[in-house]
Amino acid sequence: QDFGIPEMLNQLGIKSENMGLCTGTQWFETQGTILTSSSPIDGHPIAKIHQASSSDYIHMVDKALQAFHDWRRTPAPKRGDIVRKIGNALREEKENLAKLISLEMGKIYQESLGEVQEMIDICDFAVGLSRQLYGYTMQSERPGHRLLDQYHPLGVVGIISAFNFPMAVWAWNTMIALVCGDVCVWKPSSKVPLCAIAVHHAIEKVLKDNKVTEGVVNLIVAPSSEIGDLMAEDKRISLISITGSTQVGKKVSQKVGARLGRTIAELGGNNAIIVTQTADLQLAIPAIVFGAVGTTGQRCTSTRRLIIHDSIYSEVIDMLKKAYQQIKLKIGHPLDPKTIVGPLIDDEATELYKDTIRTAQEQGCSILFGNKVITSGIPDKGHYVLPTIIEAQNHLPIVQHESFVPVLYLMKYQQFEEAISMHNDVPQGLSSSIFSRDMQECETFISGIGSDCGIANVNIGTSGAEIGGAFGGEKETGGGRESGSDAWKAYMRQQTNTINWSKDLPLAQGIQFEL
Ligand code: UN1
Repeated sequence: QDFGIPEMLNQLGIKSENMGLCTGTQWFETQGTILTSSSPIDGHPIAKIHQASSSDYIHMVDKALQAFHDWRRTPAPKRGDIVRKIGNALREEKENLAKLISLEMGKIYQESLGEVQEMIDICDFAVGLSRQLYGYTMQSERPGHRLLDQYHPLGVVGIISAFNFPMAVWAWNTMIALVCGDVCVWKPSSKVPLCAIAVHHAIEKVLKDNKVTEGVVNLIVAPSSEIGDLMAEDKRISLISITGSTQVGKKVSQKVGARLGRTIAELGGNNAIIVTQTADLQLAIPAIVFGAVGTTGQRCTSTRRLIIHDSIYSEVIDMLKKAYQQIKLKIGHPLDPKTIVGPLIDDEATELYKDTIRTAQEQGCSILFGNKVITSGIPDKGHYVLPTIIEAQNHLPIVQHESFVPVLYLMKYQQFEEAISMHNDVPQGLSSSIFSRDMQECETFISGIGSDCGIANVNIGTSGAEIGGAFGGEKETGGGRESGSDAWKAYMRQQTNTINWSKDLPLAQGIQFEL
């Protein structure tokens, strides 16, 4: 069964060889090496991409800077209108784009549809935002004076994204940046370049038909080691938004920081759910399972730790084991509607899965379920593993570290305070949840003395955030925010204005300065 893959590739304009440099309205022959994108489903090559070189990069950022001069002059609601049309173009290609995500990244079709929906949603959000982008008006201490702040376009926004959300992360950054008057340069993960190429094909007509200047929306497919560093060090890029591991994010943030550039870093998570004695387990179990095994444990919001009240610990284990038994039968091709867990991204990820479990065992943990690389009943050369449950302790080095594989650590607590401190006692701070029907516990969890994460949920899981909220975390997660709420402010420069409409020149703080 080919699941309509050849037609999908054709409709999305993916050829056997593709150009890896696009300025929104133009594609370029490049001077870099050839990259082959293979499917994690069966290891088969999908297509080749001509990567960009560093001189291609320099040329592209020049174009982006020129385009910024036009784009920032376009009124924000007009920019929003382009984003609305981009959203409509993505709507039209929703199924094809989702199929490509499943093919190139390996997540199941339902989750891929969800990812495309996130792109559409952020377009809608950005359209509304384009008539807002509010500043405040403050009261001046001086008579006949007006004090206000406003937000102006920032410049070139560089987006460096990871393999696990090969389209949506681009959209969260780009659509907000576009209505803010910025231009974008996107370097996608080299594991999923075709997803990036396909969205550019999908929006090309909108940009051309609406005469959007070349260079407003740019794509560069190139090796991370070369172009990632160039982007980080490039003074022409005002903001770098990076999604990836804490290790890579630290390196990039240091380079951007050294030139006092701005960064939004959305790095590792080590997300926990506290399951209290009053938790409704009918809600908690599916939320835990989706959080831990969804996207084969490769979301930055994936549930990695469960902190369970002693009194329900064995009941939760039994329920989880039952659920994981069901999953065992539903691991396979991500485009098969029966599948709920697809492959890991590559061989390296399978090695990481094995290493993680081995290390956990060495550190004294016991395996409650899983620990198996699947080789039969799945497509040849795919990277399929059995989601794994491990009984662990929070302080162990393996638990303190984010492993991007479907391994869930279980631990128990007696006192609620102990649960909160275990919860916070990791270097990362992205997402978190509590399952409880005790209002005091729930409110404590989301209060200033509760979860220290950027996302703290009550009676829903750690993953699957809506685009309307700001998305990001604290501590080693990096500290930036993308997507909804007021995350747009990071994509603009704030300017404070004092306007004197009186006939005097009073100084602030009552200073007398007589000539
Ligand atoms: C990511 O894994 O990098 O909240 C992003 C979620 C998704 C986004 C995940 N909306 O799980």
